Amino acid sequence: MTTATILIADDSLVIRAVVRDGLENEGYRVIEAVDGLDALRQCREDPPDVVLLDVEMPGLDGFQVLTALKGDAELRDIPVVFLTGRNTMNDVVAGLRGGAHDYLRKPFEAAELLARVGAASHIKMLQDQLQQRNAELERLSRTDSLTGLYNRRHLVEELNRRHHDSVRHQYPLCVALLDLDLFKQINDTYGHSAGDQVLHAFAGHLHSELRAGDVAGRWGGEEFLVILPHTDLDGALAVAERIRSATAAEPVSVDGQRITVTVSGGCALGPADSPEAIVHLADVGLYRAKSSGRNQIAT
Ligand code: GH3
Ligand code: MG
Ligand code: MG
Ligand code: MG
Ligand code: MG
Repeated sequence: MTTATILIADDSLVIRAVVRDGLENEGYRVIEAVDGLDALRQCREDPPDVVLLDVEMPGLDGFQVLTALKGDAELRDIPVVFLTGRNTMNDVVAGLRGGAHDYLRKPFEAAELLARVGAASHIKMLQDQLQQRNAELERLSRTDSLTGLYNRRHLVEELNRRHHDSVRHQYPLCVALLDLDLFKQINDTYGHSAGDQVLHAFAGHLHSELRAGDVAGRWGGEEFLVILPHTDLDGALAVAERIRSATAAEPVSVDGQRITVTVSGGCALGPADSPEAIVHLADVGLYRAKSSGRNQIAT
């Protein structure tokens, strides 16, 4: 488990020193802020896991710091524990209603402070774990597990987004639809698992031939879609041709056998009436490439 970082924001040097001592003895990493503005600055630079917050400080007071933290999407999940001499029930209620995780009044008991900081940092750890899991699930939901490329669901989303954008800002948008040639034969000859490895190897070519703004994914089966924003038809044909020739030039090694693979492709230029219309146009090109003998790119 990683060490939690606690930011102590207090204008009193003595309080900072005492609290730092106690927290460091418990194994926390401690950073200090001398006033409200300093606290915000440090939260932005090096977001802590818990903020221990004084109320009365020069410049921004603790309530204002809390408001600023809660208004910042990057910082609003950091638990704030007030540690303050402001000890009326109104203060406590205002702090908690303002979004503080906890409220401790000075003078404080060291053991209680440690227990409450422990609870706050535990909450933060659970939140972080949840966030990581969500990010991982989100990633999985748009990934094709065999190739590691985007899946069709994500391609459709990207296509809609890019199409909308290209209409609005009037720039060219191309798509290339690429389909491995006679892939059924590869499966029949070498086995389905060898076929899977060929698909994986082809994904590698897509990866290495594309630029940063391009989006490539598995459209289905042995069919791949590449979205090329800000690219005219000649540009798209050139990209598809590079992928085609790289694929034909490098047989895939599977269990000591070298499997020659070729790919055919269709390219189309948008913005068309709809994202589906561009893909349809690319499919027409693909059909033409297939019927002209495969291992070629057409429009
Ligand atoms: P064409 O050149 O006309 O595209 O011929 P083809 O054989 O590639 O096309 P067809 O559509 O007849 O066959 C595609 C094959 O791809 C059939 C299917 O079993 C295989 N396939 C689809 N998905 C996968 C997969 O995930 N793994 C493997 N190994 N094979 C797959
Ligand atoms: Mg103070
Ligand atoms: Mg087919
Ligand atoms: Mg095929
Ligand atoms: Mg196919």
